[in-house]
Amino acid sequence: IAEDGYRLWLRYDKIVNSKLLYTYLNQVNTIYFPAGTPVLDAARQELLSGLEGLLDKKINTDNNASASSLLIFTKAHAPLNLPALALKYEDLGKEGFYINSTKRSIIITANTDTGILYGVFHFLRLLQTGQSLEHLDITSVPRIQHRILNHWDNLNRSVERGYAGISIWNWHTLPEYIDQRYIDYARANASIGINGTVLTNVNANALVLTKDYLLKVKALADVFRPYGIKVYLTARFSAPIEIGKLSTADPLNDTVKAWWNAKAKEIYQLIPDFGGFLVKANSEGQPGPQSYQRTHADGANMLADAVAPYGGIVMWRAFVYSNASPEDRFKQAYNEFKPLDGQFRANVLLQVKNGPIDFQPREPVSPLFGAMPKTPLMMEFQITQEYLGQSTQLVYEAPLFKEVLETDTYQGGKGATVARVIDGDLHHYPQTGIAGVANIGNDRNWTGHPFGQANWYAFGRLAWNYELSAAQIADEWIKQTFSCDTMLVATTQKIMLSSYEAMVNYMTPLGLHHIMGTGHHYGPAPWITNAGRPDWNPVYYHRADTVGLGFDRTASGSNALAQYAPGMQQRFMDVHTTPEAFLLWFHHVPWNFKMKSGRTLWEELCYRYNSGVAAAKVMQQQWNTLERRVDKERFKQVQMLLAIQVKEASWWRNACLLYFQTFSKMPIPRQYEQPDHT
Ligand code: GCW
Repeated sequence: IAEDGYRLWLRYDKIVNSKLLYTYLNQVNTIYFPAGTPVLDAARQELLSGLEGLLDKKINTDNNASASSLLIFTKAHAPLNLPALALKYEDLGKEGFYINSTKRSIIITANTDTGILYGVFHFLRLLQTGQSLEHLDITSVPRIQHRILNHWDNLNRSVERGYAGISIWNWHTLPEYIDQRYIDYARANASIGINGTVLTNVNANALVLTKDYLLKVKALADVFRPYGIKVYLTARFSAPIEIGKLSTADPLNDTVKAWWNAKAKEIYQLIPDFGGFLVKANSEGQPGPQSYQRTHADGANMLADAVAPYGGIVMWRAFVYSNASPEDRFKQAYNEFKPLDGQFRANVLLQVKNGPIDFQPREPVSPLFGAMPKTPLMMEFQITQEYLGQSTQLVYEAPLFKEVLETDTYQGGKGATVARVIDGDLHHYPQTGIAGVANIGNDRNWTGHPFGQANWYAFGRLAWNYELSAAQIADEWIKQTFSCDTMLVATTQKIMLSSYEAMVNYMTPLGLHHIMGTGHHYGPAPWITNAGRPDWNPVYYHRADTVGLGFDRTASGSNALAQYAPGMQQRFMDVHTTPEAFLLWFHHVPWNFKMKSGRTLWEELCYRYNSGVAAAKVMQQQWNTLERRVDKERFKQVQMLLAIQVKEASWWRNACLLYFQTFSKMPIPRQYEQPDHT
């Protein structure tokens, strides 16, 4: 059978290591797992089918706990005569779980059915990754409450910035036809702790809020519920006009408020656990409260009031900028939202992209993080690789996510990492969240590039526990997705861990940003000057001239730096001490500026572009050594894609260096064309 990648990381093939298999068979010979609720039934079914695959044997279940070696139960249904457990159920919260093994038995327990579901997936992961089941003592609790995928899927099934086919939501055949893919989607998400999904594009279509579509949404919500996943929708701000026949969408107008209240009521009647709304307002042409001289807070609060009686939330996006404003685009979101701190309802979260511009290969963190103590800020990462080579390039994003989460904002002093902002630790937010713009489509392997799956996986794992390392997540993912073969794991992990920096080097080294082809954002186009709006032009961002390169955002320039806390300003203020990875984000640097390496800026740029290309070639060579260790189909797919990647890395280097050379007027040093890259 062809391995088409459909099964993602939930492959459950028979364990090859026979010694390990034998040990597991002894440890898991009889299971006590009373179920009977939809979530527990889903968990039980997953466990049994997973074990049957991995162990190549149907495992018995028994209603007698003392006759079983694997015991799974919620707090309320703990079997009698159990030896005392070394856990405090209070510590597990609503979603956490506890796994413990003694000589006699293994237990998985939690307060809730959902906790059990997560515990079961974790247990299966232990077997899939070949870990010992002895002396287990695992307490696992998510750090962030709302862990959500954002689909930018349109109702006609096109996907904005989607590179893996069309939308997986088949609105035409819903609600009657339930594609197996919906169930497998839910399983995959539950296995990594994702507990919410926004089905529709933030560039929203109000039609999804009409009765016919809501029935389809309900059908999906019913499929996802047993997997602990809530459904959310994007709310088009002008919906009261478009589908409600009102003449205004003014958030302070009583008829408008009543319309949204009634709409919320209608939705909750169909979907009692509906999550709430995600809104892009007054951004890139989307309607919003400012069209009525109201603020973002007015708009968000109106929707928040509509869903509050049912426990719903509103995720209001902070991605706003306008070319009508003379301000550096970097500064605009902060300028608009910072003054509104404290004005939002308790069930509003402000969803902030990781960086101030737009999902660039490497961005400094948004200055909003840490700057709004009275407003829950949630993270928006982009899993789909809009500016990162889309679905032809292997770019493992966990290092990017980690870099952002670990960045110190210095708000209120040292140690105020972005992670501590969004998990609520720093400002005691009442609700916390993290969103990832999905890279999922209806391709056989879901994500187009087989390694796109790793980014979906990494997002979920980090949303649950951002302390996991990128290496650890890669290790797990490879073992579950390919195999536990030592060489394969080691080599693939090397490829993944080098891919992020390689891509940054051959696309936008040293803090260059937004120099991709305008519109599609694929491939280099630093020369473009007529993108339709000045703030979409690459030349706006790189500012190359005969003097040098980069965007001065210090006090002598746009002074965006002033939006950060003093500690952060310190980091980027001085051209001599700014980390070189961010140099051109904050400084216009002379071509012959001396870099840490001793090279000039121009030479360093040449060196970086070339080492990016060299690193892509190394990735390709490393993959080629795995031919006999990977199934034919996926080996070949990745091989073909890496050939594209190497070609495109050179394209990026050649295009950018030749273009920037027209300003630097300096030769490209021969020795950097083949840098030693081991
Ligand atoms: O990254 C840009 C994209 C748009 C997107 C927008 C946003 C959904 O180019 O396609 O629109 O950001 O995040 O709202």
